[in-house]
Amino acid sequence: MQMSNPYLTRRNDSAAIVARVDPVVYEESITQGVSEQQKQDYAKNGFLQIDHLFSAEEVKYLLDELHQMRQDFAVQQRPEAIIERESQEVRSIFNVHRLNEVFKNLVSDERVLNVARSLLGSEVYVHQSRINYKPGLHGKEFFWHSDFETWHSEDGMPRMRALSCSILLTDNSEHNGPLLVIPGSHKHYISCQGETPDEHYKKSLKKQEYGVPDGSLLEYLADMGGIHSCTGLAGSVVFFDCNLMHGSNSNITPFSRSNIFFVYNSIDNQLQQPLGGIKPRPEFIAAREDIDAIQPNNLEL
Ligand code: 6CS
Ligand code: FE
Repeated sequence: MQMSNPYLTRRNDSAAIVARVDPVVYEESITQGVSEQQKQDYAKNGFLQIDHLFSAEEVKYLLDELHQMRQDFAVQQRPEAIIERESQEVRSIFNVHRLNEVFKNLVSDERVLNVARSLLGSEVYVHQSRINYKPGLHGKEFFWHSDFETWHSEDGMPRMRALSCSILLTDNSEHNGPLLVIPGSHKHYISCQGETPDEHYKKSLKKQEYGVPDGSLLEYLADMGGIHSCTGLAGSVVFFDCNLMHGSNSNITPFSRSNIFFVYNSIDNQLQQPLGGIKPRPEFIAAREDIDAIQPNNLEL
């Protein structure tokens, strides 16, 4: 008998908090990508920050590529480019690991890939990649959410066996909208109210209004775990669990907060049908085709 779905959400107008039933760190570790202490910290907090993973030269090389993509008018016209409503600046570009050779290599860089393979305890593939530019003066916020709540309901991701790898390509200070997380929140699943509108991604990637946690449940999690800001110098990397409650403030400083995100999903956790019979989201947001385990490389960037 098929086990009932423990992660139902957006079914009616009631919000709820349920316990996570999946492991955080999967024991069948297939490579030594992290230390035992790092595994324990990640299991407890739901995130792991590794500073100075990429050199200043590598960061400059990647940042040039980032700016090149943003200037590329052809890219700006593609559906993968999400434009800020007010400023009309590029907010994000999705699917960069398939659009760009440099970022295609970067996803298989053993310094990040082996952390994902180790924590997820399996071979992995990229569910989604994106650059969030969060430009100076006009970069808008990303309200609190659990990525898994979206990926489960809108993409049909079965279980919590995925993580995001955020590579900081500009300094993320207290002031320019660093990633905010609620440590420990990954152990609780917030089932959200409301019903997913058709083609929700056309709005949610600019400003998410569904799959947003109920304020009192958000307060409950924050009272329990506090709020931590993942500040760090460019070249640092933050790995965070798919169900960690996170968000980030808008950026009114003149200094961009540009990070590249790779979402590694276990090869054993590939997408099924979304909840509620909605249409699956496009391939550039949620990979369903040509799924292969990524093999690590130690190529010179
Ligand atoms: O809908 C998504 O997949 C995206 N939305 C957010 C706010 N974070 C994860 C992901 O980029
Ligand atoms: Fe997110």
